[in-house]
Amino acid sequence: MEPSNILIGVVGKTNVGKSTFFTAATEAPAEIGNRPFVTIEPNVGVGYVKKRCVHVELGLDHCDAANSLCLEGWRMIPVKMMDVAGLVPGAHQGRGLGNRFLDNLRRADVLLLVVDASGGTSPEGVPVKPGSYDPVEEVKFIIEEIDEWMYGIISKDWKKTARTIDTSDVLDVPGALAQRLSGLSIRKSHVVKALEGTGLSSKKLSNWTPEELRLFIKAVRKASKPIVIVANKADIPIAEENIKRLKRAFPGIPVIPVSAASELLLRRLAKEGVIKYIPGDPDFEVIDASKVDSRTEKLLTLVRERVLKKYGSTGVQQAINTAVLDVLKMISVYPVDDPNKYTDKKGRILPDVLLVPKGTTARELAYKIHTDLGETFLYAINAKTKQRVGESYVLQDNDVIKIVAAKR
Ligand SMILES: Nc1nc2c(ncn2[C@@H]2O[C@H](COP(=O)(O)OP(=O)(O)O)[C@@H](O)[C@H]2O)c(=O)[nH]1
Ligand SMILES: [Mg+2]
Repeated sequence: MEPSNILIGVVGKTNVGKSTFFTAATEAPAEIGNRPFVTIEPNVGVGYVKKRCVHVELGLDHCDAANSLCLEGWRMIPVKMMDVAGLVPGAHQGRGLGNRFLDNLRRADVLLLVVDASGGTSPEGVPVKPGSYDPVEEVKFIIEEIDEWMYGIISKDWKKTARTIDTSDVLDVPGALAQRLSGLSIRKSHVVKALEGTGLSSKKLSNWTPEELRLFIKAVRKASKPIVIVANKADIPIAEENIKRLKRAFPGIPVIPVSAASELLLRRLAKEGVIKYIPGDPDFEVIDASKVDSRTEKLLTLVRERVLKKYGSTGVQQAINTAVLDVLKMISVYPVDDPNKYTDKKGRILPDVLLVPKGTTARELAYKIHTDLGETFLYAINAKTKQRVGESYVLQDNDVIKIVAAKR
């Protein structure tokens, strides 16, 4: 089974730590060789959502995770991540690496907006003394760039799009519009939300004023590419005050204090067997002191004092979890073949976990597993309660489900 189809875009200006974040997040937390975890494209990798594995809740002593990992009861569920090259002011007009790189954003479902919370990077991406720049302004400019970029794409063909939809006899205007905008990973639900939010639901598209089109595009960007602010370089003391200001300035956007460099250090030392650390943990434990030289020891002390004790974690894991679970509202479900033993056909215990949007039904899950299974769906069994549920049963977080289908 593939990593879920969610794509997380890592965006921000140059030198704020995007690549460090991306590298830390996509550094596999354990040795793994099989397919779902390989690098997909040069700037696309696999990160992980971390959740308590359902085997713990079920009182089992282990599981046989296959499409994901299970580290001491923590299920690490793969999601695709993309490192987008740095934005500079004016990128939407082609400045810097400009539109070519903004284009990468088309496919993203959620954006991790990385900023230098220490204020130590100029708008053009030049490192300066911490405290020189205001990360609040940085967030504003990046959101503006992204909004302008999307405006440029949608407004270009707007007249034609509007006329085509208005003069056709489609009843489902949001659906038709979403289809037109699907290249930007905009879905019908996003369009509906934006239309409602701007009060444009009942106005003919051709009659929208330029201001209304602008408002709509802003709203549809917000719905289709929601943002989580990664307040990076939180290890630099001056960042603390800036993080508070970011939270005040953007009350509707999650702001996560992050030290990507700390996470990278911890993951690498954990992989080398020097420390015990699972991504997102509030602390680490040295298990091979012979491999800790004085420089590493100093770094580890800094990570503990300035990051872990202060913020509870390095924030990398929390940022991914927030994006997928809180913002995109995904839940996890475990399909099984035997609802009593919680195994698949090969006898493996809880091998697979899928991320699906909250509200997904049993039948929709069947379709996600296999089109055939969706088409021949009879009923499902909730393995936790052993009860039969129908096609319209709305899946709950951490459900364990057997799909029963007719033989073809
Ligand atoms: N203090 C501190 N420096 C960091 C952190 N993350 C990245 N950096 C540094 O910031 C600089 C730019 O990092 P990079 O990941 O290349 O940024 P990008 O241009 O946004 O991809 C490098 O010198 C990193 O070592 C962090 O969490 N804390
Ligand atoms: Mg980079």
